[in-house]
Amino acid sequence: MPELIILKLGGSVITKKSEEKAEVNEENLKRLVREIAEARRENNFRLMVVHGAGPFGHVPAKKYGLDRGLRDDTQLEGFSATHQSMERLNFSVVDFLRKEGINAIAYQPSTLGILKDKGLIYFPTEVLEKLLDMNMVPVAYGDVLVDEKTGINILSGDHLVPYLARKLKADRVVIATDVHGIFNLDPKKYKDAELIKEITSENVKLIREIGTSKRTDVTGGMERKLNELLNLAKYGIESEIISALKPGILKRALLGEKGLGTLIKK
Ligand code: ATP
Ligand code: IP8
Repeated sequence: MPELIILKLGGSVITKKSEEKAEVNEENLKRLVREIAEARRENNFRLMVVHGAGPFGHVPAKKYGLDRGLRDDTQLEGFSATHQSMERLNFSVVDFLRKEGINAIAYQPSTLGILKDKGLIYFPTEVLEKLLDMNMVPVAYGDVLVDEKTGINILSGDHLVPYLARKLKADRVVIATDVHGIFNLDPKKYKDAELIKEITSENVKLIREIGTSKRTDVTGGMERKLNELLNLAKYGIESEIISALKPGILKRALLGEKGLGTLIKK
């Protein structure tokens, strides 16, 4: 069976998150799908894509307080609106992939999974496995879900990726975002921030500051990624955070090159 890669395309790259606009960053998305298509032509691997939200999800989720659970019924309108906004973004991602000849198919989390206090407790993958075996490319995303404890809540793509990686026994996880990896300080705030090439639970204390981007973000940004991926590493699955802004890096990562960003290991 060809190796399975789970790729997260960060909302900071595929949307205009830095301008807080719920618009697709077509230039970035076009280049990234081309890199994916080229890598798939050069190597045979199964691919699952999960994309983040940017303002398509974070802004309405914050507006309706969806990350704090269901407190009154007006939030149900927010549930519906946030999901629809994410579906619009998902449509674009699938559409761009298809235009590059990739057999992508939308995979909608909100009608499938159940959270308990923001953690996935149920997410069936039988169909997903069959699609992957057929060499289709399912495209899921961060979304709003039913939550057994809080009523409703947010499923971050950064949580779905390690969940699926464990359940589907992925060979590799690649997280593509708008910085080169994890730095000792937020590189968007500090010019002298230093990239950490490998993070394990031993050297994690090298990080002096980690958090979210300066933009609206209800799911914890880089700190959440780090915690989720360190936990995944305990199960023997390594991951790498890379920059999707620098042309060529994603393709090289998909083709198996390591050390392009920050590797997260046991
Ligand atoms: P989305 O959540 O919308 O999918 P994303 O996954 O691409 O977006 P963010 O969650 O916005 O990305 O996280 C990336 C941001 O994390 C960077 O833009 C950076 O400003 C911020 N960040 C904070 N602390 C650090 C750090 N120590 N190292 C690297 N980035 C950091
Ligand atoms: O950007 C967030 O997904 P993420 C999903 O992957 C919503 O954290 C709806 C805000």
